[in-house]
Amino acid sequence: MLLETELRGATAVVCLSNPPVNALSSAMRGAMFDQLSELDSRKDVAGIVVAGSGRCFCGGADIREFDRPARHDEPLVPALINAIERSNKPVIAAIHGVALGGGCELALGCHYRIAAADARLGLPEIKLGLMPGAGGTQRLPRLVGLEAALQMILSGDAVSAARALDLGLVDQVVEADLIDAAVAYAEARAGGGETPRRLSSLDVPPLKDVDSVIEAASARFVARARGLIAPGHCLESIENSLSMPFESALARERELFIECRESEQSKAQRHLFFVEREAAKVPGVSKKTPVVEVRRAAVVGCGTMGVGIAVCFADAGIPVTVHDASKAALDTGFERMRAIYQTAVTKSRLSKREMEARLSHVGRAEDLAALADADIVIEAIVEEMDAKRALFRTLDALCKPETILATNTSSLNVDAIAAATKRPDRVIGTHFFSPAHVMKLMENVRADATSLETIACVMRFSRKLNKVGVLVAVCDGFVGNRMYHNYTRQAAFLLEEGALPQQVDQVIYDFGFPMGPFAVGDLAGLDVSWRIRKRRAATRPSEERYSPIADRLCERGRFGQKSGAGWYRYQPGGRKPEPDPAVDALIVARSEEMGLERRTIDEKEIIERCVYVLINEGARILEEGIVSRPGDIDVIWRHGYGFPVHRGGPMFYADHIGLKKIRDALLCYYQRDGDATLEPAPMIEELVKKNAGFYSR
Ligand code: 3H9
Repeated sequence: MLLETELRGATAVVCLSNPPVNALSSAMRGAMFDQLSELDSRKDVAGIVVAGSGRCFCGGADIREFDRPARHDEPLVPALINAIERSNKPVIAAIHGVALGGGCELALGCHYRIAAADARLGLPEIKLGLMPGAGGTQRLPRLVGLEAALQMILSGDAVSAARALDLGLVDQVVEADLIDAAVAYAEARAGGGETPRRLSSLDVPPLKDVDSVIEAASARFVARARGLIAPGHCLESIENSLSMPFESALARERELFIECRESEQSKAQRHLFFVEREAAKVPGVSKKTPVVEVRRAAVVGCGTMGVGIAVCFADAGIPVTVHDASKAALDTGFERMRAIYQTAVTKSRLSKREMEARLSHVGRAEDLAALADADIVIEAIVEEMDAKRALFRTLDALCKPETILATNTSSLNVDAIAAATKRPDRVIGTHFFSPAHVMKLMENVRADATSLETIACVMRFSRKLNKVGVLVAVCDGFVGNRMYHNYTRQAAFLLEEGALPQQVDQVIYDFGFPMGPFAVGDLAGLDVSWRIRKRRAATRPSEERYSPIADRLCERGRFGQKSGAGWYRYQPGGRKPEPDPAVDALIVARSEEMGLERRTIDEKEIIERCVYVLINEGARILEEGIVSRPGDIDVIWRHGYGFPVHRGGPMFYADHIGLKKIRDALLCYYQRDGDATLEPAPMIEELVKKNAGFYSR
């Protein structure tokens, strides 16, 4: 049953019951339309309360239906909401949990809104490459004013009940029983005999500086959107609320919404929404799997990563103790932590009080014994196997038997680290990405002996840390860095053959990445990967193509931004990369040394060599079972490496391009260059034969 309706005196309470989030599926819309029409015509009903059962009021339109052929579409969400607004009886939305997207628009179609103190309201459609398509761009500005509406719709961020009250988005926030309060509100409105407040009949509140407000929003959200269509469509539709009659603006909103919904961009963004949720589901792990609750955490190592990880715990309100052997390192780490929070305070993202509260969650310890009671210890020390094994041996002897021992290694074998302990079932990799307190990805690495309980615990607390956890198996570089390695290798080869760093970076930026590989290298520090390359030099097959240009930069002390020069040069204290003739000369000299005649390399080849090689390695990772789903790779690349959101991740992008086209291009480069990473993976060959894709295997 999609609706549960009860009569409380003369007020009908209609409760949406469509788990998990009461989405407005076509069946739900039909049921609501019929039920509300019936209640509207009943003499014994004076007012109506619309509420949600379960965890929230309503999560919006049913996103899954957007990808299905429209068969039972009527009534559309806007028609349903218009019908509710037309009711002559006061209709009150009683909001708990979230009212998002179409859910928020449903609330805006009601005449009044009452929220529980923990409620959140928002129009997040833009995050799915969509725009509010059921009156949100018209009713919200009429209710909260242009400026607040622009902010909410273009950022897609939800607001708290308290903020919603300030904005006038809700009429009341209640701590006590929500339904009781909403029924009382309905009775008072019905008793007063007043005309229900229909937002469609109001004007947008007048504002002095309309043009500059619109310009500012456009500069902030549309100009920076780099080719995404939804922000511009949202803005156009919100502007219409100022100049067009409600009905015409609503019709235009619908047209713009459909353009967004049908776009490849939104399909890619919706795909990411679902695979992100899928990634949290681990075969074999269920709600019944016993999980250790992480109440106290510890981090070993107070360097950049250790500090970032500690901040994640503090942000989540989990007490964390940070250990480092030297007091000086702890002091420096704590200064860095304070600086991170101070920046958030300066940018008004955090209050000073909140900053102190978060810092109070962090303890420091020079003695490892202080970590014995932690539920999880995350190691973030130097990337050296012997050091890590020695530490794990000590922690194993020291910590309580249930403690999970996790390593933040980005490349070392977690099986070997686990083997240093007597609790390999409680050892796992938790690979955070730098800066750890910002990047959303956690690659959780299961070793051979890692138990399902340990996996379940770490996947669950990834979410508590507000991260997207993806489970991967052990292999060199795990998923992300293994693929990234091939991507940067191809980028370096392109330099040897005729390109320059600024050219490759520009093409990759235009493709949609936040930065190209060389700018990223300079930001991360070229010495980090140099150290890894030196360690691997002894085992690198002699016949494998290897570009030494990055090593040569490091030999000259060019470590990237931190040393004022890397692939680019930087003004003192500056972060803006400037092409450097000295680097160009180094690259040209390398081409000469190889006897290569430099050639013009076009955009197509740069994309194909860099991005198709990612896809190829992704296919090998799937073949080897390092992850079980292509979506896991897409999530890793979206949240760990900034793969353009509107392309949906490398594997989704591959299906969009067509695997045959990708296979043919790879084969062509492989036959020309002979580099093994360009040889089409057997899985790609097989899928091409079947005329299938990664998502239609
Ligand atoms: C829209 O409304 C357009 C309108 O303007 C115009 C229409 C004409 N549909 O995130 P969770 C599923 S566009 C279908 O893990 P949480 C989700 O896939 C929509 N399914 O839980 C998952 O399924 P499963 C605008 C949905 O408690 C399960 O619910 N709305 C939808 O952490 C639990 O999800 C949005 O953009 C949906 N709308 O967070 C809101 N929403 O269990 C998108 C969720 O099978 N949703 N599911 O994996 C969210 O932000 C979060 O899911 C929410 C709950 C905050 C609601």
